[in-house]
Amino acid sequence: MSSIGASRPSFDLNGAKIWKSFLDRAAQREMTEDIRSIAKRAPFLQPMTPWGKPMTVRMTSAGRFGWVTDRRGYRYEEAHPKTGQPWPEIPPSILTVWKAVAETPTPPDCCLVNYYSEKARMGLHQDKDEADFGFPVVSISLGDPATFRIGGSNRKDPTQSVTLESGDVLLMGGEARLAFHGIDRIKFGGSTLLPDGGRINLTLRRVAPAGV
Ligand code: MD6
Ligand code: FE
Repeated sequence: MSSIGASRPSFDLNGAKIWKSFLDRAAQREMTEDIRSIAKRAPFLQPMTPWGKPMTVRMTSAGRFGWVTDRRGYRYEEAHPKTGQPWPEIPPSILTVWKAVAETPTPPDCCLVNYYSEKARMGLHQDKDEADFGFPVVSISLGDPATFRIGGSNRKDPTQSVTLESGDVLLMGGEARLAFHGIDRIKFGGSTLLPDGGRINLTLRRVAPAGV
């Protein structure tokens, strides 16, 4: 049996709540299998920024909406850009985490899946393409450890860093919902969860307003 952690976070970092080891190893393995199934139907893409620079992470999505970026800009789409098919459903193993920590009866309608190989990183950004910032963003880390940096809602606000490890859950809500954040680097090979190494980050979001 896999199990998930307590409802009280381990600590707070610039307003983000962090649950260390929220998922035990069995829950991490189950989720990794579910992500494999998602990627079979909705293959990972190499996203291109609107200014024409390829991103270093690979991305796919589950749920009604997938987050995509290309020369036309950042947006949510209801179909995979290459297959033209709707995104796979968000698996119950992942929905369970939202239900445990998000403090809302409204389900997420997007699970963005990011894969980091050895040199991948994610620059400081805000998540602000969603309709209602009253809903949090919930993030799940799997595989290699990563240095996560978070500041305030202005790009120049001071930042703090923390190592996110496999099974950790992070929630950005309330005042921290629009905080700038990013991934400086991963410690490649620092976990044995993924056979080829690297890190998977899932972010659960509510893109459409409640009830839509
Ligand atoms: C990552 N996370 O952990 C990138 N966004 O790889 C995010 O961009 C993120 O962790 C919104 C809320 C929580 C996050
Ligand atoms: Fe983000």
